[in-house]
Amino acid sequence: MKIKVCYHGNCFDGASSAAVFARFYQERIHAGWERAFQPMMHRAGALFDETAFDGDENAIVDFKYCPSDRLTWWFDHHKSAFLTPEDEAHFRADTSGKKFVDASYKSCTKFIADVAAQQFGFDAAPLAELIHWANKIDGALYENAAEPVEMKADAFRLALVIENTREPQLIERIITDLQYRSLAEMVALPYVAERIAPLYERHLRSMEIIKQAARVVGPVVFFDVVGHDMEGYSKFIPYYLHPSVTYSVSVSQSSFRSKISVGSSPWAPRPRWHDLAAICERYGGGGHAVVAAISLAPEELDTARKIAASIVQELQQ
Ligand SMILES: [Mn+2]
Repeated sequence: MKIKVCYHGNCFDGASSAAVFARFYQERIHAGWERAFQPMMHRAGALFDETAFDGDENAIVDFKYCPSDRLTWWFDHHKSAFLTPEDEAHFRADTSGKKFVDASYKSCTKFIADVAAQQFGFDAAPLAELIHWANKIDGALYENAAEPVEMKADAFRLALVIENTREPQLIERIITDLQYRSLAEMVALPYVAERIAPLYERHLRSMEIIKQAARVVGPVVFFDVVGHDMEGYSKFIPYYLHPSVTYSVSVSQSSFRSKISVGSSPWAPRPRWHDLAAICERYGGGGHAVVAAISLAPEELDTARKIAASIVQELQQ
């Protein structure tokens, strides 16, 4: 028998959610089931290929709902958890008691741990360090921009690997190890350690590229980094470089999407006054009030640039 876990790809909270869910499932639901993990990515068009649900049970963690009868477990904490009102109605009609959403949680990892503990008797205490860091990283609960940008804690170095590795098998290995190892042990594992150094170099280079491209417009720092390999750069770099801004807007492009990223600084002298998820939803995107994004097809770059310019204008008021 097999449990399939679909998780938010290239995201520390997504991988941590998969680890917490897998350990919970092993200890409280079905011990000894084969486990398979598959990353889910935001992209234009169809979100789910139902062939992903090839387990005897199928779970989605830290990602949008899917109105499929093959989906048996679901946990999400995103504000834009439903693609359509029909999807939300499908969820509301569910009586399985295994599908959960709560947008007040800073991380899906902590949400799963709390629900598993309260409703299924799971002991989440051995995972306290992982839950703490997933909550801190996904909720951006930092003292200042230097903490995540300078990356002194082990969790940031592991997050670098999770956010920038395009090999699902490597992430599956990380998810498997994360269930029973400390973060200090994780970053010392040779297969993890060997990937950290080049990614940290790349992080320093992306900081230099953003520094060159950034333009401050009122309360917004804008940068267009199309043409650079910037998929997965730290969203705090703009606020580390420009501590006085409230918002950042950027345009980037990779092989599978053109992306507009819209964020807000947790340390801005003038706090955020827009709901960024609401703005991005108008263009088919979504996310959280504090950070959101819009993904278009790679060839829709001109449209992406126009949308970014409109959002920079909207954020002036
Ligand atoms: Mn999350």
